[in-house]
This record gives sequence, C-alpha cells and structure tokens, in this order.
Amino acid sequence: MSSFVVFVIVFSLAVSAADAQSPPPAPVTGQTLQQVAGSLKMYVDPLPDMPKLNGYSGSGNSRRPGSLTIGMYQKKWQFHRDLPPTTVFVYGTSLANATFPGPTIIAKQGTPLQVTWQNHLPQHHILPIDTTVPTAIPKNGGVPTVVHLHGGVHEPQSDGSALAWFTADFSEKGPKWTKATYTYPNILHAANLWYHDHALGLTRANLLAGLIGAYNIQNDDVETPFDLPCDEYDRHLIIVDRNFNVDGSLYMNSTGDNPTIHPEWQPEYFGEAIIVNGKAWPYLTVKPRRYRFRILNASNARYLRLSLSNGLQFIVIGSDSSYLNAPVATPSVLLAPAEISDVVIDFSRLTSNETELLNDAPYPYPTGSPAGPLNGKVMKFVLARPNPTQPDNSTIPVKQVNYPLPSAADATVTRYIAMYEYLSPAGLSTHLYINGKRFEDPATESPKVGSIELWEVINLTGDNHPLHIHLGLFQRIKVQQLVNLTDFQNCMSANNDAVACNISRHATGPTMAVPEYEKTWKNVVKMEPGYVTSVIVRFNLVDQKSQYPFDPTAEPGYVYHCHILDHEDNAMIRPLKMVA
Ligand SMILES: *[C@@H]1O[C@H](CO)[C@@H](O)[C@H](O)[C@H]1NC(C)=O
Ligand SMILES: *[C@@H]1O[C@H](CO)[C@@H](O)[C@H](O)[C@H]1NC(C)=O
Ligand SMILES: *[C@@H]1O[C@H](CO)[C@@H](O)[C@H](O)[C@H]1NC(C)=O
Ligand SMILES: *[C@@H]1O[C@H](CO)[C@@H](O)[C@H](O)[C@H]1NC(C)=O
Ligand SMILES: *[C@@H]1O[C@H](CO)[C@@H](O)[C@H](O)[C@H]1NC(C)=O
Ligand SMILES: *[C@@H]1O[C@H](CO)[C@@H](O)[C@H](O)[C@H]1NC(C)=O
Ligand SMILES: *[C@@H]1O[C@H](CO)[C@@H](O)[C@H](O)[C@H]1NC(C)=O
Ligand SMILES: CC(=O)N[C@H]1CO[C@H](CO)[C@@H](O)[C@@H]1O
Ligand SMILES: [Cu+2]
Repeated sequence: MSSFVVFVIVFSLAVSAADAQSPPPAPVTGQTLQQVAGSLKMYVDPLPDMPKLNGYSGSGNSRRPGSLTIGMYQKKWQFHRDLPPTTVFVYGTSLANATFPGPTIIAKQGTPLQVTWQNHLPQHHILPIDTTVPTAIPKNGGVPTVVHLHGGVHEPQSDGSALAWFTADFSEKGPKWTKATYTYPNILHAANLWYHDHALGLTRANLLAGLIGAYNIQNDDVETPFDLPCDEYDRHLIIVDRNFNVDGSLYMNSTGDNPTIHPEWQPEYFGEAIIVNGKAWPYLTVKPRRYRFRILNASNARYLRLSLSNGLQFIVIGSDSSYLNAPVATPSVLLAPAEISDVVIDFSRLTSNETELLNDAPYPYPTGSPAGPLNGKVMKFVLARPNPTQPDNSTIPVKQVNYPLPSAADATVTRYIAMYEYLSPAGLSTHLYINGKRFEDPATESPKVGSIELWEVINLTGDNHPLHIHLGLFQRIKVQQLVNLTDFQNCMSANNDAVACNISRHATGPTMAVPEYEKTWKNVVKMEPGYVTSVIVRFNLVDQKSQYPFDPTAEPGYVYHCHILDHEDNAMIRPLKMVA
C-alpha cells in the first residue's frame, strides 16, 4: 500500500516537471547557482513597493470593519532586469495584481478584518516536495495551502492550522479545516506582522515559491504623535534569499542529505541571490532626510546581520510585534528568519552619495560559512539632493510606549523546552524535534488563558533556532551557557527530563546579553546553541489585560515552532493547547 502511494507521487512529480518548465533542467551544481546569481548586476532595478490594501472601510470615527478576498496565483515574476521571468506562487486581489511578496495589508487597531483566502494554484507544485516528512497530500492533486497571520492574536479557527489546508476552489480540505473566511480582530497594539503559508510539510516550499506578504496594525492615537517618517518615507523591506536556474526558474535541491530516509528534505535552504521586495539587489533613491524601514527577514533559513557600508546607524524603533519603549541606535541588527526590525535611517548624515545595506551573518548561523560577495550584499541607497531641499518634519521620538520589562517573578508556571536534532551515522540531519516529540503527539504545553509563563529553552543542536509562538507574546530575559554540555546532552537523550538532568547544575556558564533592540514583546526569539534561553511568555495582551474576545481554547488550537522552515516541516513544531 505505502509503496503504491510513493509510486504515484513520483510519477505525478515527473509529469509536473515536464508540464511546467519547458526544457528539463541540466544537472545543477553549487557553482552553476553562484554563476547565475553572480551574472546579475547589482543595484540596477529600483526597489518596488508592494500594493497596499486597507483592512477597513471608511475613515476616522466612521471607520468600519473591512473585508478582503485575496487569492493565490501562479504567475511569472521578473526578479532582475537580466534574469528570465520566474514562475512563482503569489498573493493578490487578482492574477494581474498578484506580487512577490503579496500586497501589504494595513489594518487599524480595534477594527476587525475578514479575509477570504482563495487558492487558484495549479495541479502541481513548481518545487520538489517530500512526502516522507509529515505532509498534506490531497488525493486528487493540487497544491495544499493555508494562511497564517504571523504575530496575530485571533481565534484558533482563523490561525491557519497546518492541518486546515485546502486546495484550489476548496476542492479538498485537511482534517482540521473549519472555514473559508478568517477573522482578524486586530486587538494587538500597533505592530508589524506578516502573513504566509503554513500547510503541513509544505511551508518551506510554499514560502520559497512566494506565498508571503506584510500586515501592519496601526494605532493612530498612539503613533501619530511620534511624528515618525510616513507615507513615501515609510517602506517595508522584505528580504529573502533564492537560488535560480539558468532559465530563471527557482532552484530547490531535489536530493536530500539522507535520500534513503527523506528523498528531498534538507535541513536548511540557502540562496545566493538576495531579493528585496521581489527584486535581486535593488536600489532606492533617497533624499537627505529620515526614512523608516520595516525590515522583515522572510528567508527560509538565512540569518541577516545588517549594517550600512559607511558607518550610518540604524535607529531601531521596534521589533516584531511591538515598539521599543525608546529608540536604540546601533550599527548592526541581527535578524533571524521571520524576525522584523523597524528602523529609521537618517540619510542627511550621509557623507557620500550612496550607501550599501550589507549582511555578514554566517550561514547556518552562527558557525556556518561566512557571507560571500553575493549574499553579503542586500541593496543600495542612492542619495539625490532635490533642489530646493524640502524640510524633514519627521522626528525620532525620545519615548515611545511604556511596556514594563518582564522578570521571572511574573511567571506562574515554568516549562522546559528542549530542541534536538537527530543525525544519521554519517552525521547528517534526519529530523529535528522539540522535547523528543512529534507534531502528532498529544499537546504537552497547555497554558492557561491570561497567564504568564517562564520557558527555559534548551538548544541541544548546533544551530541557532528562531522560536515562534502563535497567540502568545514573548521576550528573552536571560541567555546562559550550559556547562559540561556532553554530560547534560547524554542525560537528556536518555531521560528527556531537564529537571532530573540537573539543568540548574549545568546552566551556570557565562551569560550572553540580550540586545537592547530586542527588549520588547516579540513573536520570534533566537535560541543560541549550547545555551539555555529564559523566555517570558504571556498569553494576554500587553496594554489590555482583559480576556481575548474569542475562545482561544477552541479547536484546532495553536502551535509553537522553529521558524527555520526546513526545520518546522520536519518537524520542529508542537501543538499549543490553551485551557480555561
Ligand atoms: C543537492 O544535495 C545533494 C545531497 O546533499 C548534494 O550532493 C548536492 O551537491 C546538492 N546540490 C547543490 C546544487 O547544492
Ligand atoms: C488591481 O489593482 C488596481 C490598481 O491598484 C485596482 O484598481 C484594481 O481594482 C485591482 N484589481 C482587482 C481585481 O483587485
Ligand atoms: C534574512 O535573510 C537574508 C537574506 O537571505 C539573510 O542574508 C539574512 O541574514 C537574514 N536575516 C535578516 C535579518 O535579513
Ligand atoms: C557619487 O560620487 C562619486 C564620486 O564623488 C561619483 O563618481 C559618482 O558618479 C556619484 N554617483 C552618483 C549616483 O551621483
Ligand atoms: C513641514 O513643516 C513646514 C513648517 O511647519 C510646513 O510648512 C510644511 O508643510 C511641512 N511639510 C510637510 C511635508 O509636512
Ligand atoms: C562532566 O560530567 C561528567 C559526568 O558527570 C564528569 O565525569 C566530568 O568530570 C564533568 N566534566 C566537567 C569539566 O565538569
Ligand atoms: C543531579 O544532582 C544530584 C545532586 O548533585 C544527584 O544526586 C543526581 O544524581 C543528579 N541527577 C542526575 C540525573 O544526574
Ligand atoms: C554551541 C554549542 O555548544 N553547540 C552544541 C549544541 O549541541 C550540539 C549537539 O546537540 C553540539 O554538537 C554543538 O556543539
Ligand atoms: Cu530550527
């Protein structure tokens, strides 16, 4: 039976490759991919701005709830002047309007938005898929999708459960599918969120194909007095890394590291070309004034340590999910996949006529290859001095919000969350689990609605993992090295019990400072390898301690997971089941 299923899948993949892309691609090497990316002249395409959609109707006091229909389409996208158009899967209000990334949704705090997400994707995926990891497999073909509003505080039925997937025209649905129209109450404070696909086992491929977009909750009462740069001086930078074949098609390795176990799955996707708002190494012409950039690292696995080439600083005003209490100036910002940094750059301080946005994060982070001449560059800002010069009326506020910093004493429950990577005898990754458990295993994390918990996250792998939680908000308060790691690892592998393995005896090494620019409520936090990271997790709202206006205990519940998508798919993801 199972060998029959495998045969059918292999057959349908072969047909899809022949249908979708004309000449079958020649065998590809790392060198070919570098050559394709390296042939693209940097800074020749202007930075695009994605279309904006209002998530409300009316304005001011007569603002009313919004309603949108957003589809997923296959289309061709021009990533660079000199690269043939690339087949992608993208979001839009129509095929013609769909973009890579999709439209930016502007929601207003307290004004609900309903979105009907429609799948118009074809019968076959444009990328290789691997059904040996837990995967949504429709009986009659099609591309399973389901949308998650990342960082959103909303009911479980609108959360985009990995098991609530659907194919084109809802012709097939996953076991936890409940509804076609999702409700986002937008009760969170002003925040930078994003939406992306979350289908079981397909997240890495569906996002790689282009199913990502920004979502912004605005609170005018709070934000207008900040006088931050606005309108054309307030831009999103959505950064991803991609590999391309010579014909312009997206490249994803179709051979796994352990092909006898997983024919395709690899532990991390890295691309040579850096794409910002859908263009490879674009440029933006700027005036000598302040600009606001909401920078989202939407890469599958790559971290970005961003800096500006000639000493300009970032003034960080917010992180994912929240403003900082006060802005923080820093020469560089480290962003994990799915992390957001909201920054102001003051180009009036530029002493030359241009500056490059650079990346020097090793990959995998922190101990992998150094960033190279291609993936070490992101985009360029070119200064144009208008005549006459216009005044810059924007400011950088001294004080923004007032979110009390948390401490361990706030928590009523302590949990230990251990991250494991399982290796083949040759030392290659076969899968990754949290607490040694599969996604399908019953929920072990069942926080009380409204409670605050302390999570001691123990990273027993060699990688940094960006941990993401649905519904909750969190921030790390302490990062401490585990001593005698081998001893502790052996005990954890045998017993999987951090208390019995004497975590308190091992968590005594040097501490690593949490950067000032991360000290606010977030939805992604970085987990250092070989360290225990203490995280305060809150299951209520920062500025309204009231109950959620929906039932968070309903099915299908929530999840928490690693946001390296290749890890999430295989299967660094666990259910999060709220209780009353
Ligand atoms: C694809 O993965 C296989 C198995 O890990 C590896 O041997 C090969 O070099 C990879 N190809 C590229 C282009 O990276
Ligand atoms: C596509 O975008 C244009 C310009 O923003 C807009 O006028 C039009 O209504 C959109 N089409 C659809 C089908 O949403
Ligand atoms: C995100 O992805 C980029 C592009 O791949 C990568 O170089 C970078 O290190 C990651 N982090 C951030 C913050 O962009
Ligand atoms: C920037 O300045 C350099 C040297 O002053 C000059 O060669 C270059 O053309 C200028 N670039 C632009 C875009 O003005
Ligand atoms: C900036 O401030 C000046 C003086 O108050 C005003 O005349 C001008 O309209 C403002 N410009 C913008 C873009 O707000
Ligand atoms: C590490 O733990 C092992 C087993 O408990 C012990 O034998 C060894 O002495 C410890 N090493 C250090 C440096 O503490
Ligand atoms: C933990 O430490 C205590 C006291 O040092 C010791 O009795 C116990 O055996 C240790 N437990 C494990 C699992 O190593
Ligand atoms: C930095 C560090 O100590 N990393 C270790 C984390 O754990 C893995 C094994 O699970 C080790 O191989 C790493 O050296
Ligand atoms: Cu991970």
